[in-house]
Amino acid sequence: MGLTFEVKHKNPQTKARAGKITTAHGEIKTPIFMPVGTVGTVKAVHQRELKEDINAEIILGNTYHLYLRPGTEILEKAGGLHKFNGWDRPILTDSGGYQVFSLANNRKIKEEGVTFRSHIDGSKHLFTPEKVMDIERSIGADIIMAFDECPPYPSDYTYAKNSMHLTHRWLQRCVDRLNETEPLYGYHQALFPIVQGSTYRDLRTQSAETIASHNCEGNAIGGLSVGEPAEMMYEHTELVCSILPEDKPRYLMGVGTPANILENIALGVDMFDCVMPTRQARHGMVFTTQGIINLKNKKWEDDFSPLDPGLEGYSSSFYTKAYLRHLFKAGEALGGMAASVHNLSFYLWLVREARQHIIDGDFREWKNAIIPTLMQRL
Ligand code: PRF
Repeated sequence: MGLTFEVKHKNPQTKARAGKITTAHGEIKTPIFMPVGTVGTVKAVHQRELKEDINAEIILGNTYHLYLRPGTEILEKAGGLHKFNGWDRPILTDSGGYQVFSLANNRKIKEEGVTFRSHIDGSKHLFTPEKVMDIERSIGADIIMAFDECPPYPSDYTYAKNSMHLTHRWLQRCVDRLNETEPLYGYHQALFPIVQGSTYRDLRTQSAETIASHNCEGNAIGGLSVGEPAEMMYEHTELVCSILPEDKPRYLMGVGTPANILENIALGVDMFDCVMPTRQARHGMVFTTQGIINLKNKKWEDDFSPLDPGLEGYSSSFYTKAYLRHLFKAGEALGGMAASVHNLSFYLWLVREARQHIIDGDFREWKNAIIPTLMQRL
């Protein structure tokens, strides 16, 4: 059976919706935040914590990284990523269309695909849409992203336009390849195509229309949160969401801060991923229901209150600010681990709260009241 999406509630004052995605590995309540597990592990976080403490409903993997290490041969021998890492809930894989541009060296973009050198050992590789679909088959995620080009910000109009058309031609090749092949592990994989078009309204409109016309099981918005002002991101999310079909999930790739997530939910986005909560956690920065804390700050040295009194999870309520500051100062691994679990618990709490307020009908008021608190630096 394919992926299904049901919109359960709509917020009358905004475009926010609460829904449910069903995949072969279970259900996802939307809006959702997906922890990033680039190489098949959410960095510094144990699977048991991901499930029981954070209650993650879906995690992300990266085609680019998993192809370079451990490679498709091992993944196929394992029986796919779910079997390899033991995660039995849904997984989404990004296509490498972003990582190749942000991480790899010496990349050259051609009609056929992208040649690049590995950031690990300098070896040379070619990603084509067909190759990326084959790798995503080997990984075996429930949701697989089309191969796209994410142009930098700013890009001039001609570059953005040519790049968008290339992404559209690559999408057709992704679709064709998937039609010629079968999933390797006996369950369905849903392709999500990606809207591009940089910061040009006419290109975004054209791209959203083209993407929508493919009638895939869900759609993504790429090329945003790449350095443009937040207001510009919102402008383009709003435009693209007004064109993408209402009855399919919408995924905004690589976003963002707590405020970015709430504002984009209000514009009709259902799915988010970002390295921010885990990356910042490893640097001692935590998001709490009271605001943002830099644990390295001397201010927390003798603050024996829980990391986040507003959350019930173990890492948020058991550890004190002073103890975590000590762990970071001493360079102990547990600091980054506890902060990562906490930040992800916070992000999952945020989207669950958003969902509840959409259901209760007061989402807009709640969002506007809470954003200044969540974004203040304590
Ligand atoms: N394309 C892909 N992955 C992405 C992006 C994109 O544009 C972004 C942009 N924010 C993050 N991750 N394939």
